[in-house]
Amino acid sequence: MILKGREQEESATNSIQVVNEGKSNLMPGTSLFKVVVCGDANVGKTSLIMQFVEQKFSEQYVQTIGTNFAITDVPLADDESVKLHLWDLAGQDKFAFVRPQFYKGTHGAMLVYDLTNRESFDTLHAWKEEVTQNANKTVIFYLFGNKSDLDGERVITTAEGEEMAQDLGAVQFWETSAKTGDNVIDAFHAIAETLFSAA
Ligand SMILES: Nc1nc2c(ncn2[C@@H]2O[C@H](COP(=O)(O)OP(=O)(O)OP(=O)(O)O)[C@@H](O)[C@H]2O)c(=O)[nH]1
Ligand SMILES: [Mg+2]
Repeated sequence: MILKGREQEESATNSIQVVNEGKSNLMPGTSLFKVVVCGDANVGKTSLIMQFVEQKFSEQYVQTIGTNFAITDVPLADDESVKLHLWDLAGQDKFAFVRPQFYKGTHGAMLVYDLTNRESFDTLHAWKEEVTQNANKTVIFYLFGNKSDLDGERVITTAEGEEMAQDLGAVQFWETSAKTGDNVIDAFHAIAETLFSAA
């Protein structure tokens, strides 16, 4: 797993160009898919990635500046594996101007809301639009309702989440907790499977 800051982005981006994209790989197990992780500030995008790639969680909020990214191998059901290149985008409005450059070539997009925060749910269509406007290919969307451990503070029901997934055309929807890890591994594995199947 590689976790890199924005300043290393260019060299890291160059270094992955040796890996073939999608299913057109010559060597089994080296398919690479780019996945952007989008949604309002504070919904838990960085935390979901940290939970998945490092099984770690921090209560402290450290805003993402620009973007960070991680490359991780994900095993598939049939003994193959794929590399997911996860682009963790800054959700704060002040970073809106830097985000468009990071969507190019993305295969998948995780749209994340905080199920204790209605505003983060209401902005999902705008996030989808930002991805669609800036990606130069068809993108597969996934919807995440995060912070499911805070059930007492929930303001978005599961049914609303399911309806939103349909509205957005998301192929899958999960309620996750980056804190407890609930549904996190399953969700990322399902993303890897669907991207591999669609390629
Ligand atoms: N209880 C709970 N807290 C969470 C969960 N996921 C994230 N948090 C907390 O929510 C805050 C924000 O998490 P981040 O992962 O930094 O949010 P982000 O979406 O990356 O925010 P930006 O980088 O600013 O866009 C932190 O204090 C986390 O500890 C979760 O599943 N449950
Ligand atoms: Mg972040």
